[in-house]
Order: sequence, then C-alpha cells, then structure tokens
Amino acid sequence: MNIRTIATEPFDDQKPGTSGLRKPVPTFQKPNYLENFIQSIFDSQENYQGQRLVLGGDGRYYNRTAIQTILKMAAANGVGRVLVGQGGLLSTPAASCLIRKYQAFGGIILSASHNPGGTDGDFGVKFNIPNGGPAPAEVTETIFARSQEIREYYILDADEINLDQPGETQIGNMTVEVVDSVADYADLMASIFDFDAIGNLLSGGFRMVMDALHAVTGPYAKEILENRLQAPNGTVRNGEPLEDFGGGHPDPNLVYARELVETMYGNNPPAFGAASDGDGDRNMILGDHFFVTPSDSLAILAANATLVPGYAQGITGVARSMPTSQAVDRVAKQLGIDCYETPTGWKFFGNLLDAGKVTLCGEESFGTGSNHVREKDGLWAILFWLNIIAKRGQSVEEIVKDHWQTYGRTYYSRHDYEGVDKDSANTLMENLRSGLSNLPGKVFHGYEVTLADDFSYRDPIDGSTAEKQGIRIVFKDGSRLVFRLSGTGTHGATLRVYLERYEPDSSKQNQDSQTALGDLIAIADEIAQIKTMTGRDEPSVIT
Ligand code: G16
Repeated sequence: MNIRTIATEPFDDQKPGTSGLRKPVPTFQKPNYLENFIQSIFDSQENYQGQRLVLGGDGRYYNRTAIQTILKMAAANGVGRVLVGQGGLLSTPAASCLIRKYQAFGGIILSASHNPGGTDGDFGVKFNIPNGGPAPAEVTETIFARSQEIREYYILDADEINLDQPGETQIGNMTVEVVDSVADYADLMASIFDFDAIGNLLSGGFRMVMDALHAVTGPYAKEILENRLQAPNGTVRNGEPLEDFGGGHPDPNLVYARELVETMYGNNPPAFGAASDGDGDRNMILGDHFFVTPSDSLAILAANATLVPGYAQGITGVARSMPTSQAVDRVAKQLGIDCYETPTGWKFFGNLLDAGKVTLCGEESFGTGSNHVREKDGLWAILFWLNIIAKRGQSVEEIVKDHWQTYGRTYYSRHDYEGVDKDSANTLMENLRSGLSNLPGKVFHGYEVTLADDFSYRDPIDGSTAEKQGIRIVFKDGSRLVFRLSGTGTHGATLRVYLERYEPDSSKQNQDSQTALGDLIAIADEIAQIKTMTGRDEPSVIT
C-alpha cells in the first residue's frame, strides 16, 4: 500500500455557495482542484478514521472520474468503508437516506443539481453531515478556511474500482462497497406512503407521466413507479441518466421541462405530470393544463398530510424559506402548529428537523421534503401527491382549487434574470439596501410599504445567525417583494425577484398570476430599477 503525499497550492475560489461547491467542469479539471477541496473536507472532520462514508453523484460528466479520485483519497485519509452507488449514481435524497440508515460520518455528493452538465457544463461537490443533511455554514466555512491554507493532499496508489458491479473491494485498509443505488430509498418510500392505494390508482387507468430529464431520478422512478407500483411501462420518460442530460437543462420548471409542459398542456393530456432535477431533490407538479406552484404544493402537502400513513399522526410544525410564499403559514395557523421562516438553503432546515420542531419543509425553488431524510426529495413529493390523489379521488386542479377556497389563494411568481453582469447585480442590491429605511410608509400603485429589511435569521436551536439573506419589502395587505442573488449559478449573477399577493376572495382566484401580480411587477422595477441596472427588458425565466 503506497500512500502518496502530493504538494499543492490553495485556490482562492473554493467557497461553497447555497449548496456545495459548483463550478464549470474545466475548473474542476485543473490539476489538484478537486483534490484540494476533498482534502479540505477530510481535514475539517474529526474522528472519522475507520468510519463509513457515502459517495455518489447525479451521473453528470466527470462523476466517474471524480469518484475514482475520491475513493483513493478516502483510503489514504483512513476512511474505513465507502458505500458508493452502483455506476457512481446516488440521488441527493438517496444519499441522505444511506447516510442515516448506515450511520455514516458523512457523504460526498457529486452534483451541480439543476445546472446543465457535459464537458462544458457544471460540476459540483457537496458534503453532508451525519444527520444526512447538507453541511451547515460553520462546517462549510471550516472547509473553505482549510482550502485557503492547504499545502498537501494524500492519495493511495490503487487500481480503478469497478463501479458497475455490486459487491466489496479492498483498497489499502478501506473497503469499497458498491451498493444498489435505489433499493434502500425505494424501501423508505414504501414505508411512508400508501403503496396499495397508489398502486391501485396507477394500475387502474389513471394516466401520469414522470419526466426524469435524463438525470439521476430515472432508475428510482422506474423501480418505484413502474416496478413496485405497476404504472404502465413508459410512465417514466427520459429515464436513462446521461452525462450531459441529453443536452437539456435538468431543471424541473415551466421553461426547462418543456417536453413535459407541452404534453400536459396539449391534447388529451395525462391527469398528472411530474419532473425532477439533476440530482433528484427538486420536483415540479402539473395537472391537466394546470401548474402547481411549489409554494402552494408545500401548503397542500401540509394540509393533507394525515392522508399519508407516514404522517397519519399529524405534523409537528412546518418550515419554509423566506422567499417561499406564505401559503403554508395559513395552513399552520389553522392546524395550530408552528411555522418557521428560514433563509434560502436546505441546510437551514436541518436543526429544526433534528429537534422535532418541524415535520415538513419546503422552498419556492421546487423543493419539498420531510423528516424522512435531511434533503429535499423530488420523488417523495411526487409520491405524496399521488397518495393524496388516490385518497381524495380528485384531480390536481380540484385539489388546488379546494385549497384556495379554504385558505385563500396566494398568487406567486419568481422572475429570474440569469447571467447578468455581477457588478451591476451587486450595485442593484446595494442600492436597494441603502434605500430600505426610506420605504416604510411610501405608497406604490396603491400598495403601502409596512416593512423593508434585509432578512436575517437566528437559528432557534443553536443560536447561529445568518445575515443579508435577501431584501424583503412587505406591504400593508401582506403582499411581498423579495430580491436576492442566486447562490448556485456559475456564470455572472442571477437576480431573483419573488412576487406574492394574497387573495382570499374565491371569486377573484382565477386570474393568470402574471396579471394578478402586474402591479407588484411594476413596483419591483420601480424600486429596484431592474431594467436599467440589468439592461434586460424581461426576465429569462418566469415560474
Ligand atoms: C439549492 C439549495 C436550495 C435552494 C436553492 C436555491 O438547490 O439546495 O435549498 O433553495 O439552491 O438556490 P439559489 O441560491 O440559486 O436561489 P439545489 O436544488 O440547486 O441544490
């Protein structure tokens, strides 16, 4: 066994963003770039020698190469056993499931999530902690600090591991166990949902389509929907994971999941359409000519949770990220449970879930999840919807409209300005920030500002704080505008503008949301000078 010590120099751009370190593939291919970051992860951990690590990724280009390197580095750093997904594949929620089930000290998940892949696409590395969730800020800061002073890394001289054959191999003192990527996760889903009811629905003529966008969810969806739940073959579309996602953008929204949207808005569509993203943690839910906003989806899951066996006893509380609409707050109020508002990023839910304060959580960014793992979970959300449909015997549209009748409708939309100039985006945010104190009391298009701040959060469990988490402008009727810069992009800056208006009157709940939000859209431009500052006439993506 020969462990080599390789001299290296720090890279100054290894600060993890909203969800791990994301960079274009050529950046990760620079000599020592991946190795430095991985060594920094090991260096920032304590007492992991001899312990288990979970390793896998979303199958994008560079996944297999990176896995081989990480295995040799894990062996050189004293890891006892690595559970690696067959073919190098593990969805993010499946990795979380394995970390928890097999008590690993952590997991390394290789994904740039919804960002495009391929030789010129993006790649990413995420580190998850023993609870199965994304590393919190204090951990990512330690990793980053280490990456700024790193001088050497350790790697074992070893042959490549066959990732396609389940079973165990020894490299140095470490065991590599290639595990079925799907089985444990599928078992977990079967333990939560009413598979009999969903199976009867899917084998009984109910038509659905699940678009895996050639990303990691394909094998999971095929096993669960087509094998275990007996949906007809072909229910899962684009189910084969490809290194470049077939040239597509594995982001389940109305723009990038175009094929699915065309099906669901075409002639004689299926009753239910769903999609997931690159690493399987996001979801989009569609009915026949009907789109469910992620914020509404969270509220509806919370309101219907007791229809699902895993939540039949009720939910303890809910949490949403700040820019997510307040629809779920209204459900929480009616249920008499707590609702927490956290900054954007799944890592902020971990402590609340661990402490049993919340059962369900979600984000406007097409993410919903629960205490079953510590990541958002695309297929879980899809199964949750199928469970509700099977029990209520209603269409997606009927379920959503019933919900609006009971709780009121929260018109909601997110406008993304992608790839804008970084300096202009920062100036826009700075201008907004400096003008905040002048806003309260001002009236725009009949909307009076009651609060204007830069959101900050104090974690109720460990007291940690997070500042500057997005500009919030709240109006007298509860309508809101939120501005923040994306923490997951890799080219220029992406400005996100979140718009929300509450409509309790059921006779006014059937407007198109862009029309219903028209005044707020105009106000957003007036206050933030979006067109002038970005040079764009309109957003690149509207969801
Ligand atoms: C990641 C995080 C999410 C977050 C999203 C938004 O999603 O895991 O918690 O809501 O980014 O990111 P941005 O900063 O771009 O608005 P994913 O699916 O990319 O891992």
